[in-house]
Amino acid sequence: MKLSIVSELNETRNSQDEIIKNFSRLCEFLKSLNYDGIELSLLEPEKIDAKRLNEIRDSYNLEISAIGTGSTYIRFGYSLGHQNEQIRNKAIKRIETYIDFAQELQSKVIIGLIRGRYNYDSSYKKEKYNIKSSLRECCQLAEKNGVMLLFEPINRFEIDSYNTISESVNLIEEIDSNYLKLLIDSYHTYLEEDPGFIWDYLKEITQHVAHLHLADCTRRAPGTGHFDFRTFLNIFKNAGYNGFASIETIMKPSFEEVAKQTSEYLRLIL
Ligand code: LER
Ligand code: MN
Repeated sequence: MKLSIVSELNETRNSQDEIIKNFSRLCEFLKSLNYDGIELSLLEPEKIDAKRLNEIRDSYNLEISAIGTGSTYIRFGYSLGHQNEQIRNKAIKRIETYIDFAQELQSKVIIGLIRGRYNYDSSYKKEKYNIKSSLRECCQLAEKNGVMLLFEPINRFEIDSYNTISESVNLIEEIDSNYLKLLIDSYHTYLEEDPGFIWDYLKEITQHVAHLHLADCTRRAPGTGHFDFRTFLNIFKNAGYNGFASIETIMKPSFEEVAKQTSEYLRLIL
């Protein structure tokens, strides 16, 4: 299993030179801790010089494990489940931009918070229908470009549908695309799943999983709370999972501390 951590590049505010300088510094730091990759959470990937990023990434022998898209919903308000067709189309267009970027960087694109939330104009049923039809369009774009999409079940306090793993598995089985896989986040698993059944269920669905997010039950660094990472990660390890486990936590006391603590902790338990 490979290890990465989520970081932003602040591409909206920073100049190209600043983006590149920050990325180089990030690569150097993570390489010194034996990381295998970086997951980038981006708002405007088209503002980033992908060729220069590739050169730096290669010089450190790192991978871009995945690209996060949630800020498209948070900052622009575009979402795949939106009741307004024009706004849905804007979200799909943004996914196309992420796919282009991910193709250049040989990465994957996350479908998480970009699904959005419904308001008084919509309903749970309509939202699910819109997400499904938008996702079919995103899958066509993914297939055309050979880029994997990662569908992430997210807890009910952040999003209104596809909160559980089984609901999400049903969706990806229904859509049935070779370019649509599951992202399992330990934090959402902790909040949404029944601890009496989840470990057995995870063993049944490992073939659908292509990415993991790691955070403890308080969303702090793994090992600081009581989520059972040993059992969780061994399910994937025993199934021959060779993808990424990516740290996505509240970065406190600091990004550097979380990166250091977590790599030490995971080496102890894996
Ligand atoms: C949001 O809670 C989350 O886990 C992100 O990975 C979703 O884009
Ligand atoms: Mn996540």
